[in-house]
Amino acid sequence: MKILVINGPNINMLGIREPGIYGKNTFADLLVLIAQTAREENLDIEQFQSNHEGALVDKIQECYGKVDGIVINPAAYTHTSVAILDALKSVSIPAVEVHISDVDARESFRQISYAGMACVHTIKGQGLEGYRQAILYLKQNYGK
Ligand code: CA2
Repeated sequence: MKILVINGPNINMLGIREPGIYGKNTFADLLVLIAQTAREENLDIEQFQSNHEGALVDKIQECYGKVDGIVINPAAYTHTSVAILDALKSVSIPAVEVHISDVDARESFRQISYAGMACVHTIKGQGLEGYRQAILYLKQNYGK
């Protein structure tokens, strides 16, 4: 099974500021967690991070016919991007939305998720562990 993990803007800054919201772990720690999960679960997992909305849309489109599942944390674009919602819909690949923080307990503008409208499942407030849970969800429900 091939899975793409996509992270949006500023996720590469994890651990540098706001540890009270996002924890002390860094983006490098997240990449290690993803690689470890791939090894343990015998999955082919690629990761992609960009600060640019169009680059995220391009990457989702590239998945068409090549990837079996998507894990996506669109970060701030979660709450604004109809383009990412449409891209996820256009490829019709099962996608799980992840948020490190509990967005429901934060500002009201974080409680709308456009991307989530095209996702089969959402995991929020579990820290980096949420990415592992999202990968396992895809394996259990869509694995081959
Ligand atoms: O909780 C999440 O995973 C978020 O997707 C993270 C986004 C935020 O805009 C979403 O509402 C929820 C922020 C990404 C990381 O932003 C940083 C900000 C300060 C220091 C380090 C990272």
